Amino acid sequence: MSRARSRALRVSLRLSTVLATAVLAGAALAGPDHRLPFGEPAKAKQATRTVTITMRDNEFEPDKVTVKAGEIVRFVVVNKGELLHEFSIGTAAMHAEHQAEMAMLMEHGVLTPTSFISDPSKIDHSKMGGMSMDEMMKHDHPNSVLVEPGKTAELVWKFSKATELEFACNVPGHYEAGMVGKITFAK
Ligand SMILES: [Cu+2]
Repeated sequence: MSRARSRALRVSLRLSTVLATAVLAGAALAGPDHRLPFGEPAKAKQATRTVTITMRDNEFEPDKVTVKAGEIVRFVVVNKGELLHEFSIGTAAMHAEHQAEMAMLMEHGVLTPTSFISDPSKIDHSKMGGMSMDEMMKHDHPNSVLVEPGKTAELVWKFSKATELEFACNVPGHYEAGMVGKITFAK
């Protein structure tokens, strides 16, 4: 392999690492700039309550959660299914937008039905045609966490104001199949 060729390969691998890191660390990287109109990520030690949510193929149990405006809740999300699932807090419109992104990530090999690719060298670059790095990098959502089968993840969220919210899985096909729950604000 020529030196120029090997340098090109290295650069491309480095880009994949950045890309995979952005996808995997979406929740972890959440900072002050990740504030959303209805809330923001918080630290586990700030939480006043823990809610455990079980994921199956394809449903949430429970599928209703009641919170208070200002409350910080630590969600422990357990995937007991055989498929990759997501726990995302947002409005119905946000979920619809996120579903389109997830479909694109799956189409491009960044997500598979059972996992997110943690080994960047396994991303199929031949399928990335037409998708810019910027588009890929947008998959950085502080309000979402992806959970592989058999794994448990956490999302700590501060609900700053009462809004019509849902928690949902935006892996292609799952929302339609019933992976959506209601978040109600107590008066
Ligand atoms: Cu799902």
